[in-house]
Formats: sequence, structure tokens, C-alpha cells
Amino acid sequence: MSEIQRNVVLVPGGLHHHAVKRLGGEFDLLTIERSDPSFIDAGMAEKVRGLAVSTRIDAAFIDALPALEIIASFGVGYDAVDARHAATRGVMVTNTPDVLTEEVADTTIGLLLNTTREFAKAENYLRAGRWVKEGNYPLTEMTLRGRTVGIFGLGRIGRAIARRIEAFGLPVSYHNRNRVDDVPYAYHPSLAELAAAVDTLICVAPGGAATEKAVNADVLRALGPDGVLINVGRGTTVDEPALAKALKERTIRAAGLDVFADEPNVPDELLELDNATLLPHVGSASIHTRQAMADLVVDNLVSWFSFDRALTPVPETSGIARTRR
Ligand code: NAP
Ligand code: 8YV
Repeated sequence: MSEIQRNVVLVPGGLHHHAVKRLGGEFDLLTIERSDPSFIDAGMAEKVRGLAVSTRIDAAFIDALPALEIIASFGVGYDAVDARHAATRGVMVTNTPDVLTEEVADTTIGLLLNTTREFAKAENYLRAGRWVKEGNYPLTEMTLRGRTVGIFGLGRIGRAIARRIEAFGLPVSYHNRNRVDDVPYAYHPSLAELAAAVDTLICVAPGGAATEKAVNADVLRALGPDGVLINVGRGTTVDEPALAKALKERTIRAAGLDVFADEPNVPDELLELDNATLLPHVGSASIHTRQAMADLVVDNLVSWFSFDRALTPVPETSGIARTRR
């Protein structure tokens, strides 16, 4: 294909460097500072056929690009992309499932262990010279031994977490909207019932309206005073003020959070708590896995423009066929 015929792909607001490099070899690549319709000029509106994104894409931005065919989003969670609106416009949306599943499950186990066994605090104790001066680090009040684990969102990552929890010798149960047939774990038809049945709740459900503040004061109360909440799904899924109150008043025991409602801003009321273990959204954040995610973003665009087929369409747009614009 000659230079002049190359499809135009726009990257608003930055993207993984490996994806940008590959996109530059495959497409005419344009960049803008952020996904704001005011950054789209008439030339872009006419030419842009693909978006490669790691940022919020709303209906107004999609509507500002009449020639748009596909939005390739970096990450498996695509709550920041208005996929329903894209579907009404016949625009394909893709995400990056599977390639990050095991990494995020590994991170979840690390966060759970850190939350209960205080490894980060213990290392800080050693580095501060306190082992020498004060003796052994205090025994941890919490342990994984004897815990029962509930998974909110037994999908790709939830199952990978469940397999690891099984290997730790702990019972697993779960809540989804739909029962999963091929797993041996107990199903609970509501999140409150799951929380009441376990003392360790791992949230790996997607963000969006359906899960907004689903982990609320009632769910935390049901989890109980020995309760541990781990959230690697989306911050919006947890009512953060209710969680901070429960942690402060010790109506639950501890929380380990990798995701927050307003990233990168973490509420002061969580930062102040010593029974909250906080990570800066690093679930998939290894060089290996982020590169695989970046490749899948580009591979989706290449497949779409070369073979009229997206590799990993999101459910809302899986039935969309390519219409050349
Ligand atoms: P997935 O395979 O689609 O699994 C999602 C699970 O959540 C499904 O089992 C689904 O079952 C359940 N679910 C969805 N909506 C629900 C609702 N309203 N109520 C109850 N259950 C619901 O997705 P995945 O690949 O495992 O990824 C899950 C999420 O992890 C992503 O969406 C993202 O937010 C998060 N994530 C975070 C990181 C990180 O760095 N911390 C990295 C990757 C992913 P039903 O449809 O039967 O309800
Ligand atoms: C990424 C994630 O950190 O895949 C997801 O849903 O949350 C993470 O893997 C994020 O998407 C990158 O912006």
C-alpha cells in the first residue's frame, strides 16, 4: 500500500511507546493532547479511521470523527470508552483480554499477602534499622490461614485468582450475574450474600454503571470485623467513603487496593489508615505484559484494516461488520 493510501489512526492523550512505534510503521499516525472534540480539526474529521487509546473516549469525541471505524483500547477494562454509543454508530471497539490475566492474578495474590502479612511494612522496619535496634518485627495479627475467599467477578482474571487461592488451600466462592457451570466453587446470587459467607472479598468486577459503589456499607458490614477487602477491578466499584469509615472504625479488618475512583488521586482518608495497603494501579504493570497489551492494540487495528476483522471485540460491538467510510 502506498503512503497516500495508508489508513489514518489517531492517538489522543498518549499511549504505550511500543504501540506508538508499531502504529507509526503500519499507519499514518496523528496525535493530539487529549480526547477532546475541540482538538479535532476538519482534516482529522475527514481522515481518522482508527483510534488507539488509553484514555476516556466519550460519545461527543466519537461523534466528532465521522469517518471512524474502530477504537482499539489499551486494557481489558473498557469502562472509560462509551462502547454502547460506538455500537450505535457502527464503530468497532476492542480491548486487550487474556494477555494480562495471569499477571493481574499474580498481583492480586501479592496484594492479598501484603495486606494480611504486612511484608511492605516489615521491609520498611528492616530498612529503618529497627530490626537491629528493636528486635523482631511484631507478629502479624492477620494470616491467610483459615480464611474463606469470595470473588466478585469470576471472569478471566477471577478464575486465575481462584486457581491460585485453591493452591493456597483456601475455599473459594463467587458472585457474578450468571452462575458459571464449569467451576467447583459455591455461587452466591447477590454480592451481600457472598460477603456474608466469606471473610476475604476479592473484587475483580468491571467498572461502569452496573457495578458503581456495589461494595457499599451493607456489603462491608456483611464481610464482618475480620473482613479483608481486596480490590483490583475498578475503584468506582467500591464506595470509598464507606470503606474508609469501615476501616477506621474497624468494622472490617483491612483492605488492599490497586484501583481508585479518581486515579491518580487517592482519598486522604484512605492514605491516613494503617490498615489500608495501597498500590498505584500496577495490576498488569510489568514490561512483559504491557508490551503484550500494546501488541494486541496494534494487532486489532492491523487485522481490522487488512482483513475486516477485529481480534478481540468487546461484547457491545462484537456483531459489527466493517463498513468502509
Ligand atoms: P471478564 O472476563 O469480563 O470478567 C468479568 C466478570 O465480572 C464476569 O465473570 C462477569 O460475570 C462479572 N460481572 C460483570 N458485571 C457484573 C455485575 N454487574 N455484577 C456481578 N458480576 C459482574 O473480565 P476480566 O478480564 O476478568 O477483567 C475484569 C476486570 O478487571 C476488568 O474489567 C478491569 O476493570 C479489571 N482489571 C484491572 C487491572 C488492574 O491493573 N488492576 C488489570 C486488568 C483488569 P457476569 O457477566 O455473569 O456478571
Ligand atoms: C491497565 C487495567 O493498567 O486492563 C485493565 O483494565 O486496568 C490495566 O491493565 C490499564 O488499562 C492501562 O491504562
